[in-house]
Amino acid sequence: MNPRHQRTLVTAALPYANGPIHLGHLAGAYLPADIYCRYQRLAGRDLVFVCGSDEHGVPILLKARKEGVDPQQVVDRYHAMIEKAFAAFGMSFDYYGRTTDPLHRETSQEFFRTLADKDCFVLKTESQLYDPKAGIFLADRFIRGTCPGCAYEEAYGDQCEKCGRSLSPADLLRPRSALSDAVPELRETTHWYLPLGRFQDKLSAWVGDKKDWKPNVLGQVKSWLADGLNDRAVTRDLPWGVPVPADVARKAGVDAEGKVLYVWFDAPIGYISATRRWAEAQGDPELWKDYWCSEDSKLVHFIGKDNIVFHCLIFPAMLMAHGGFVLPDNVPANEFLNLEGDKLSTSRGWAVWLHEYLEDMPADYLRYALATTLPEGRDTDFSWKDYQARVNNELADTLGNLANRTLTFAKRYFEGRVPPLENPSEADRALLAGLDGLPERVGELLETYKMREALSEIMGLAREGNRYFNEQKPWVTRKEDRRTCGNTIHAALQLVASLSVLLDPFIPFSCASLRGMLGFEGLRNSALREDEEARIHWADAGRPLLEEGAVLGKPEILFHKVEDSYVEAQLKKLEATRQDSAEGSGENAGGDDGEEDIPEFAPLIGFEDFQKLDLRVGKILEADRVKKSKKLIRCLVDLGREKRQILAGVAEFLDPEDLIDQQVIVVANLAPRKMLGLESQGMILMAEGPDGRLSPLRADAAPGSVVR
Ligand code: B3M
Ligand code: ZN
Repeated sequence: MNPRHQRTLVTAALPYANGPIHLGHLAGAYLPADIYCRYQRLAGRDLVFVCGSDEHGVPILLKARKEGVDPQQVVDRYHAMIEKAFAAFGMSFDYYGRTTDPLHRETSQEFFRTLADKDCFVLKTESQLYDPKAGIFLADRFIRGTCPGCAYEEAYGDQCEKCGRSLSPADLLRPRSALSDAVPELRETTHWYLPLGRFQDKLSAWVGDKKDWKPNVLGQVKSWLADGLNDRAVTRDLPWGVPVPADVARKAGVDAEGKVLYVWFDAPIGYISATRRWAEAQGDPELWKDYWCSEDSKLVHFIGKDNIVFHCLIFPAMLMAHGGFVLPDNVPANEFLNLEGDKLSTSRGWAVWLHEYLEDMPADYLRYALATTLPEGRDTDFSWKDYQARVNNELADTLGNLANRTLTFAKRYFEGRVPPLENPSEADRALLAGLDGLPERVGELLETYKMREALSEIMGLAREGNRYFNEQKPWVTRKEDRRTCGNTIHAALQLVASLSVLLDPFIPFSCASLRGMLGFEGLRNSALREDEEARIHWADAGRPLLEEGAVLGKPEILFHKVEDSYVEAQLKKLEATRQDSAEGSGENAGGDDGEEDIPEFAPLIGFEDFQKLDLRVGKILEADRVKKSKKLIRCLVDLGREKRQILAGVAEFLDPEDLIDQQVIVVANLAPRKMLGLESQGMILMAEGPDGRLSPLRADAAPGSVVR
C-alpha cells in the first residue's frame, strides 16, 4: 500500500434494478471487491465500501411499461431483492444505496450544475423521432417501417434485416413506433454533451502513468484513446431519471420539461451519494469528503469489463471537469464468467441467480468456488461439476478435514484444550515456519488484485497441514509418545487458527464458525470498520495465535459434500431454460449504449473447425407455435434432399407467418435435440440484435444448396 494513502474508498458497480443478481455479476465485480475490502479491514486499514442499485435507464422504463406499472415499483422490487441477496452472500458494504434516493438526485443535479457553470458542456439541437403516444423520443431500433430498398415491412430504424441495407429512421416508409405502433413525429430536441475531446490529453497523461493497471483494462482504455474521444450526450428525453435542473436549463434557454440526465451520467455519481449517506449515518455528514476530495484517499472501482470506458475515461473526465475530486487509483475490471461453456445471458435465462442458489446452499461454497475461477485476466467458466469438486475436495476434504480431525483429536485426548508445544521436532517447526511471512505474501497478492492466486497460496498451507498430520500419525504417537502427539496437535491447531484468519475474506461465514470451534477470539471483524477493541490483525496470522492450555469449542462439520443429485438438478434446470427460452425475453432490450452492446469476437478457429458445419439453404414450408411455450415455433423446413422439423426460439419476436416461405440458412448436421417433447433436427441461423431480438438470416438460393 502506498504510504500516501491514509484512506481507501472502494466501489462495486451499481447493479441495474431490473433483474436479480447472477454469478456473472458476482465474479465480475462483487466477490473480488468484497474479498479486497474484508482483507483491508482485517489489516486495520481505514476503508469505506459503497454500492447501490442503479435505478434509471431505458430498460427499467420499458420493463415497467410491459408490466403496466410505475418504474418506481419495478426498482423497489428489485432493489429489495438485490440488497437481500447481497447481504446473504456476505457482501460487506458499509452502505448500499439507490439512485432514486432524493440525496442522489440532489448530488447529481449539483454535479451537473457545476459542470454547466464551468462551461464544460456543449448544447446540440437535432431532429429526432418522437412517439406521441408513449411520450418518448425513440432510439433508432425502436422504430419500424417499410424498407425503401426491398419493401420489407418490418425494417428497423437502423437497418433492414431483409436486404441488409443500413438505414436511418428518416429513410423508412410508413415508420411506426415499436413501443406503441403510433406514427412517430420529427421533433427538435436539445441536449447537453460532454465534449470528451477536451479531456483527451489530460486523460492520456493520467492513464499513461498507470503502470499497475491490469493489461486487459489498459488495452481497452488505450484503444479508446487512440480512436479519439467524441462528444457524448449526457441528457435524454425520457420520463424516468434524474431531471435536468430547471435553473440550468433556464440559463441555457432550453425547456427542461421531460429531460433527464443520462443514466451513465448519474450512476457513477451514485458512488458519491452513497458515501454521503454513509457519512450521515456516522453522524458526520461532511465525512465523505475525506474519501472523495482528499489526495491521501485511494479510490478503487471494481467492475466488469463492459463498464471499463465509463469508469476509466468518462467518469474520470467528469471528475476532472468538476474539480476537487480524487481520480481512481485503480479499476481492476474482470473479464466475463461463462456458464457451462456458454456465454451467460439473462435474456436467454442462461444464468444462475444468486437468490435461488442461496435457497439451497451456503454462500461460502459459492464464494469459494467462484474465487478459484475469477476471470481476472481472461474469460473463465463456471460449471456445477467444478463447483462440486471444489467444495468436496478442497473445502470438505482438505480444509474441513484438517480442522475436524485436529479439533476432534484435541477434544478426545487433550481434554478439549490446546496441548503445549514441548521440544518441537524439525517437522513441527517446519510446519509453523510455513506461516512466517504468509500474511505479507498473500496480502501483497490481494493488494494487487490477484485474488485467485492469493486463495491458492493459502490453500497450499491447508494441504501442507494434512500432509503433516498424516506423516506425524498422532493416532499412533498418542499411545507411545504423548508429548510428540501433543506437539502435532498443537502445531495443527495453530495452522487451522491462522487459516481461519487468512481465509476469512473468502469464506467469512465458515471462518467465523471455525473460530468458534477453536475458542479463538479477538480478531478484527472483516465486515466492520473501526473495530478498535479487536487486538488481532491480519499480520498476526503469521505467528501462533492460540495459547497453550486454552479451551477449545465444540468441533462440528464445517462443510458438507455436494451430492451428485444436486449437480444433476442444477444442470437440468439450466437445460430446461435453454430449451424453453431458446431466445430473449427482451427484458434487457433497449439498452441505451449502442456500441457497448456489440459482443466481442470469439477466439479464432481453424478452417477444419469451420468445415465441420454443414450449412444449407432451407425453405420454411410450415410454421406454428408450440403449445405451452412462449418462445418456440415449430418449422417444417425443406432441405432439398429431405424435410426436417426444426424448433426456433423466436415466438416472442416473430409470428409464424413471418417465417413461412422464407429461405433461411440451416445447420444441417447438428445432432437432434428434444425440446418440450418435440425433436428439433437442426438449427435455423438467426442474427441477434443488441436488444436480444432474433431474425433469421435469409438466403436467396435453392433449398439444399451448400453454404460455404
Ligand atoms: N448499472 C451497468 C451494469 O450493471 C451499470 C453499472 C453502473 S456503475 C456506476 O453493467
Ligand atoms: Zn430492405
